[in-house]
Amino acid sequence: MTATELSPAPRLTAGPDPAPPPPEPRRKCTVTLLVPTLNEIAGMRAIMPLVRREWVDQILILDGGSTDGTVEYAREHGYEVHVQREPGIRQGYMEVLPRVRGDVLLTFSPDGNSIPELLPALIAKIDEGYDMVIASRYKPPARSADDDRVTAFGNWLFTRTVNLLHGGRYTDAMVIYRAYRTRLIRELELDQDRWHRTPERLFGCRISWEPLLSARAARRGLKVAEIPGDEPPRVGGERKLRVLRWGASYYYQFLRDWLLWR
Ligand SMILES: Nc1nc2c(ncn2[C@@H]2O[C@H](COP(=O)(O)OP(=O)(O)O)[C@@H](O)[C@H]2O)c(=O)[nH]1
Ligand SMILES: [Mg+2]
Repeated sequence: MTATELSPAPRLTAGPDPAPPPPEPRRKCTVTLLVPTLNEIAGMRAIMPLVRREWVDQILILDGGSTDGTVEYAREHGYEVHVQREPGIRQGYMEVLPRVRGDVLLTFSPDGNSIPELLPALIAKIDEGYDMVIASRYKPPARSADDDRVTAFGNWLFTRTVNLLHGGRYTDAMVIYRAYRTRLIRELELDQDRWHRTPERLFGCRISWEPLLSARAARRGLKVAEIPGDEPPRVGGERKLRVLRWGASYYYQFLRDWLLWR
């Protein structure tokens, strides 16, 4: 047998179209996109049409009692909606948890601060097997266009604190825009009121749980990744962040965990 007989001659004439590429392999994880809202009608109108429904397995709107048409908008557009009975973001997370079907929870702010086009990259990254993937506003080349001096300094200080006290390697330990394994809520005891109650009472506010999640994921040495994600300015609505009260509460949690949480 000669070499010419072994290798097929190159095809010079037009033949049938080559076979289509195989379909994308299915994701290993199922993803619930959780969208907290409190009077975010402008953001919802601008942002939600950019979220392709096929990117995730479930979209849940968690509403904290909007009076500006946010809930009506969400229902009209066929989204699953949960209206909170009790105020506060973490209280809302707890209420909606039984409705979460995904083994990954992806929290997404529809106020313009979270870029919807990043969702597929975030999901692809967590599907590589990470416990948590953060869309960091400070991992180069990302930038925040929403920060003022106080929030920029606060986010830097808090992230440094988590890294120093809890052994993290974060550039952004605070942002809501992140995906994590739903089971971490139980495993890291974020669902236990006792870890939030005291600072909430001391500083007279209701907080969220992303900062504590960052600290505890680092303490446990979980597999965490960050991808850069710009933070564009808010689209309409009002900022709900209460800089001093939340800041004090989160700092309290970081210090107490450093002393107590194993
Ligand atoms: N369900 C619910 N959503 C809230 C609550 N407080 C704030 N949000 C929403 O959570 C998202 C992030 O909060 P945001 O005010 O943007 O914080 P900021 O970006 O730091 O100013 C926004 O879509 C808010 O409307 C609440 O008590 N319950
Ligand atoms: Mg925001």
